[in-house]
Amino acid sequence: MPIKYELIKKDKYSNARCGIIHTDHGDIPTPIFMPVGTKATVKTMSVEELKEIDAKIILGNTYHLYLRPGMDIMKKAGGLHKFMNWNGPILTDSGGFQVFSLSDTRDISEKGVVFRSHIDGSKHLFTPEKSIEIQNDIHSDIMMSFDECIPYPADYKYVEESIERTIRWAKRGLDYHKKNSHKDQSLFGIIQGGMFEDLRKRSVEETCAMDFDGYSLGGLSVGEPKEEMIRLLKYTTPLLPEDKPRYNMGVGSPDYLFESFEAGIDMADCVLPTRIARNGTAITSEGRLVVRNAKYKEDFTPLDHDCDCYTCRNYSRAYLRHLVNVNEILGARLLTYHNLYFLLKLCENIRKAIMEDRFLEFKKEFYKKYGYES
Ligand code: PRF
Ligand code: ZN
Repeated sequence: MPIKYELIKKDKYSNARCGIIHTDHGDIPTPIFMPVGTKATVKTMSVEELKEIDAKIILGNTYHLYLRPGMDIMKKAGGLHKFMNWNGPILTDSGGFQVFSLSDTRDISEKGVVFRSHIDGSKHLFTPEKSIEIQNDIHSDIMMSFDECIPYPADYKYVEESIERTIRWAKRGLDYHKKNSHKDQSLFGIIQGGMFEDLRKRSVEETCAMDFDGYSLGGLSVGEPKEEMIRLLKYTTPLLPEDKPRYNMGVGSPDYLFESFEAGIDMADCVLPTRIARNGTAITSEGRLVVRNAKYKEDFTPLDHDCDCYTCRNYSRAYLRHLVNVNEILGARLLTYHNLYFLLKLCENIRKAIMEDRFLEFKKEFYKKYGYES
C-alpha cells in the first residue's frame, strides 16, 4: 500500500504538528530527521547500529545508485532494502538535485537533463519518467519527483520558467508512476520558486492540484541567508494541504530543524551530522564541539554530558580526540553514531513537546543551552 499520513496533534502556539506516516516497512513518527544513505549506506553505520539508534527512515539517492552499482545490480538484488539489508522505510531523492550539484556538464531541455557522470565522465539523460523508473527499481517507499533545484541567487524570469517546467515534469512523473510503480510506492511533488513568494504560491497551487502522496520544499538552504530560508518556509508551508506529509529537503542543523518543524514541516534530511562527524565535529546540547581542539587533550568526560548514546556512555573526549587526530576509522564511526543519535533524540523530544503544547518553550530552552540566538 502507498503511505498514509495520520495527523495526531497540532501545537497550540505554532504550526508544529505530530503525525505518523504509515508505510509497508513500518511507521514513521513525525516530525522526523532522516539519516542520509546516499550510496546504499549511511556512512560508517551498520544496519544494526541504525536500528540501535532507532532510525525510522533513511534516504537513498537515484543519481548515485544509478551510476554505481547501476540498475542491473539493483534489480538483481531485488531492490535497495534487500541489497543493503535495511527493512525499514526508504526515501529516494529523484536526482533532480544531484544532477545540478554534482555532475560535470548539464544541458536542461523540456525533455530532461543531459549530464556527465562525476565519476567517469560518461553521458546520461535523466527525464521525469526515467527518474521514476530508477526509483521503481530501487523500490523505495517514498519517491521524489524530478525537479530543477534553482541555484541562489536567480532572477525572477529564470525562476518563473524553471518552476513551470518543474510543474510539467511533476505531471509527467506522476503519470508514469500511476502506470508503472510498485503498489507500495508513494510519490511526492516538489515545490520550487526560488526566493519569490508569488512563484512559491504558484508552484504550490499547481503541484498540489495533482494527487501526490506528500509535498517537499525544494530550493531552500541553497546558500541564501537563514532569514530568507525562514521567510519562505513560513510563507509556503501553511499553503500545503494539511492531510499530507511535508518535507523540507536538505536541512539538518538543529536550528534549521526547529524552524522547519515550527512552520509545520514533518520530515527533513541532511548529510550535515554524518559529514561533520567524519571531520571530527560533534553536535551536542551545548553546541558544536570540535573534538580535534587541544583543550580536549586531557578531558576524560563524555562528548555530551546529557547524551546516553553508546559513544557517550563508553568513551571520553580525550579518546575521541586521539582517534580523530591519528585518523582512526573508529573516531568517525563513534562521532557519526553520536550525531545521528543526538538528532533523532532531539526529534523525539520535539514530538513530546508538541504533544504537550510546549514546542516554543522547548525550542527556547534548547537554543539557550546550544548558544543560538532566538
Ligand atoms: N530538490 C531535490 N533534492 C534536494 C533539493 C531540491 O531542491 C534540495 C535543496 N535544499 C536538497 N535536496 N530533488
Ligand atoms: Zn552521545
